[in-house]
Formats: sequence, C-alpha cells, structure tokens
Amino acid sequence: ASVVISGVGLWTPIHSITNEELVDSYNAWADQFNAKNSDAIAEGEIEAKPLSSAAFIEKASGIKSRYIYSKEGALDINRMRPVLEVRRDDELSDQAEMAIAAAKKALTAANKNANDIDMVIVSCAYTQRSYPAIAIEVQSALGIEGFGFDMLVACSAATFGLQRAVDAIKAGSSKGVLVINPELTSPQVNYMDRDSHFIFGDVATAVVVENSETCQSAHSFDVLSTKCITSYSNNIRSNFGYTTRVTDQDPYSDDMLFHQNGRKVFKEVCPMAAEHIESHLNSQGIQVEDLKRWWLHQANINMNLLISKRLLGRDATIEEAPVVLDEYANTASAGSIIAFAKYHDDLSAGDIGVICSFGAGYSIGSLILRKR
Ligand code: CO8
Repeated sequence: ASVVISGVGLWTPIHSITNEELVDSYNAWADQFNAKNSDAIAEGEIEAKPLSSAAFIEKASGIKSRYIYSKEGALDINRMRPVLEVRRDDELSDQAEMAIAAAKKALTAANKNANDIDMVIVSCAYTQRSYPAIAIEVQSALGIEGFGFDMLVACSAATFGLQRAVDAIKAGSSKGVLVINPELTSPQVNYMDRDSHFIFGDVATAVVVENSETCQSAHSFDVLSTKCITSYSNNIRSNFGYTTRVTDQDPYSDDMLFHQNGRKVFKEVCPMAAEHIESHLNSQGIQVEDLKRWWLHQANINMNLLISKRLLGRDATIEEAPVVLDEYANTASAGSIIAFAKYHDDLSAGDIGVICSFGAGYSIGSLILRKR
C-alpha cells in the first residue's frame, strides 16, 4: 500500500482584473494623491507617488490578470480595497464558501464522498478569523466526521498541509484527508503600492489524500516523498495581527499589509528552491532529467525559469513546467496546486513530477509524485 493523491479541485472566482484595469486605477489614484499633496511634494516633505505600467508588470512577473473574490471597491480610487459584506455568525464565512467549492470538486475527482474523509486541513496564507477554525466550519458543512484544523504557512501552506496529510495516512491514523487552500489574498494587497499592487489573486484549491487500497480515481499519484524546510527572513512580511488593536497602530498603514523586498527574495529564494528540489530528488535516487513535470509555485515567471534552468542547464518547456500565473497571478500557496490541477491527466503511468512551493518565511515544500 502507498499514500496517494487521488483528486484535486480548483475553484476560480468569477471576477477578474486585467493589468490595464489595475494600472488605470492605481495611476488615477496616484495622480489624485500627487495633486492633493502638491505643496508638500514641492517642499520635499512627501514623496510623489510614481506611476505604474502594465508593460512593466508583465515583463517583470509574467502576470497579465488576476481573479478577485470581490471586485467592488478594489479599483475605486477613493477606496483602493475590496468590499466584503459582513456575514452573520450563522452564515457560511467567505473562506469556508471558497474552500467548500474546491473541496467538492476534489472529492468528485477522487470519486469519494464525505464518509471517506476523516481529517480536514485548511491551509493558506491567512484565515479570516482565529476560531472556530475555518476547517471545522468546512468539515461541518460537508458532513465529515473526524477533525479539522487550520494551518498558516504563507506560500508553502499547501505543500506543508499535504505533508501533514501524507504522514497521517502513512501512520494509519486517518483514512482520507482533504487539504484545502482558500487563498483570499485581496484584503491584504496594498492597491496603493505600485511595487506590489499587481502580484496577488484569489482562488481556492483542494486535494484528497488517501491510501492506495481505497483509491478509486482515474488519475492518481503515488506520493514518493515529501520535504519541508524553513529559514527565517523578514523580506516578505505582514504585521497585521490580533494585537494590532492594542498596539494602536494604523490598520491601513503599509506595514500592516503584504510588503516585500522583491529583489532580495528573488535572489535568495531561487537558489534555495533549486537546491531543495535537487537534493529531494536525489535523496530518492531520482535525477532532475527524470522529471516529466514541475508543478512550481507561481510567483514570478522569471523565477520559475531560473530555477528550472539552474537544474536542467536549459530552459524548461512550458509542457515540463506549466505556467498559470499569467491568468491567476500569485495565489500564495495555491499556485503549484492550480498548475497540478490543470496539468496532470496527460501523464502516463510511471511518470514522475514534483510539486514545489517557495515563499514567505522563508518556506519551501515539495512532494515527489509518480503517476499510477
Ligand atoms: N510599474 C512600473 N515600474 C515599477 C513598478 C510598476 N508597477 N513596480 C516597480 N517598478 C520599478 C521599481 O520602482 C524599480 O525602479 P528603479 O529601478 O527606479 O528603482 C524598477 O521598476 C525595477 O523594480 P524591481 O527591481 O523591484 O523589479 P523586479 O524586476 O525585481 O520585479 C518583482 C519586481 C516582480 C516583485 C520581482 O522582484 C519578484 O517577483 N520577486 C520575487 C518575489 C516573490 O516571489 N515573492 C513572494 C511573495 S509571495 C509569498 O511568499 C506569499 C506571501 C503571502 C501572500 C500574501 C498575499 C497578499
């Protein structure tokens, strides 16, 4: 018996924002800011806001568009953040709703129902509240008996959650696990910061992990190995948290939202990720050349090209390392799972692929999979 991934689900919001729409809104906001503050800018007391450009965004990141859970307000230059309605305690939370939509698709793909699952992990970059866990809300809504809990590991939340699931199946303590990544990133995006306003999108992904003996899926993968690593860095950070109210900090300040030193992240994380993938493969007696598919974290096209080139000595083809960030942008931990969801059913039995995430923390997580 082995541990298998037997189903994957992808839920995509209906609303999207193109680079052009985003840049038009940001530039109109920046013009308004600069006009309002023209005296202080002339005096050198305030820095003028520089303009953004769709051409820069596509060239620097590979992103052309992003999905957004609630488009209302995000492009309004007098608001610059999405509007979410407050939901009552007896209504489904936004993240649970996203999670359930992806989970149902994963269960269908795995040919499973709620009775086959006894552990629910909601793992993502943010949860919209501390308790009760979103995972327990999802568990209840889906009618699953067992337990659920939330995990936060920024961009590596999906792979780290999957490692927990694989270990639980391996240990025999669970019969079936749902790992769900409802990435509602837009509330934390600073739409007034040209360096980062384009980076993130909203999405939800879900994966079913079980024992090969119970697997009834048309497209399943043996999990040959998992590997997680973290190394502390302040280069990607958000300071908003439950103590913000009592530290009397401004919840709207740049410091409270996603911010990063993008250049440093790029330089430091690429070699770390390449080394991680290579040493993980080699520990299993697998060579980089043996890989049929790289389902990489989707943060930046140039980053993915660099990582695969470092290992292969040439550019990976789009078939080898599929890209979804042109359409989805960076969806925190869900990126590599979106790539997996969209590009796995063409592989043949015995083909090997790797899912690898890298990001804030720093955190890197990988799973080596073999098509059954
Ligand atoms: N339009 C025009 N010009 C711009 C813009 C813009 N929008 N933005 C920046 N510029 C300018 C810069 O100001 C700079 O100007 P100058 O040379 O005069 O200083 C110039 O363009 C070049 O800027 P950069 O050097 O910053 O440009 P890069 O080529 O490095 O590209 C990137 C910037 C795209 C950010 C790139 O560095 C990158 O992708 N780095 C990797 C970052 C990364 O992967 N981060 C991971 C973060 S995600 C994560 O871990 C999950 C966190 C949790 C989720 C959070 C959800 C909200």
